[in-house]
Amino acid sequence: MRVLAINDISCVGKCSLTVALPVLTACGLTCDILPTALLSTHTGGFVGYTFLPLDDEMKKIADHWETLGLKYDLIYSGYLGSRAQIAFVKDIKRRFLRQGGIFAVDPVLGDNFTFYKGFDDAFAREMLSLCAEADYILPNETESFLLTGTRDFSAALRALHDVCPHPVITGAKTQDKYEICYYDGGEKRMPIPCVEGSFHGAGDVFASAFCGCLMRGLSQERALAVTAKFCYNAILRTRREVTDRKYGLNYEREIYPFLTELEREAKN
Ligand code: PXL
Repeated sequence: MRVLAINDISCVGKCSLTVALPVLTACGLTCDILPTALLSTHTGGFVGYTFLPLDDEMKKIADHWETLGLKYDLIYSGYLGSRAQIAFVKDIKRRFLRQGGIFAVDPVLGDNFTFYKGFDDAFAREMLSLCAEADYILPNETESFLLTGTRDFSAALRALHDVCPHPVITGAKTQDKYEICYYDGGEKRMPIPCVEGSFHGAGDVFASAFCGCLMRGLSQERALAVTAKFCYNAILRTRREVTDRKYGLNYEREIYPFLTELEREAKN
């Protein structure tokens, strides 16, 4: 099975493509990449990072791919550097997603109830229009708020479900518990173990693993459960090893237990 990850290359910081490519490959999938930008590090917590948008190159890459007749079973998009790139991803979906394929969008906008650097309300509106073309969207609690304007998770889920059949709000925090809020014939909530604070790159590990599980035939519910466990174990390891959180999750040595579970449940 062939999947396409559209995301930036942050050379340091374990997010975006440096997470998507290893995780989706480990899941047993052929993972092609379309880089949106090249950065020395991600933008969350580093000072003086470099940023090279790749808009022109993305267009040339896509034109070349068309001559190869490539089609994807799943396209997963993450960090996009501009409103023009959001529009271009819609074009990529139209040209390269095979009939019946899955389009998954991680609407990367922010964390801790603020936008990441360079994003604003106009960008969030454009991102919502991309969500409207997706089969699955994977906002964190901040992104669900930035997309819908409400901090009430049930209301946010309903608003997101109005545009997309399978919204998944990852890590929704109410009082002292965390849940995944998702839609499966109605609102569903899956409790997940709680680790205080935010961990950079956790959303990218989550989205990549979830896409991998879906492609291997797990139901949405089982894909969420297996993915949530993987992320939780990686977060615990990151905390235990006292890693500076801006360097991302120490997920590498949690891949094996994750795959063991995935292979046990995989249908294809
Ligand atoms: O993990 C999300 C992400 C991806 N890519 C870049 C980022 C961030 C979050 O800060 O800065 C470049």
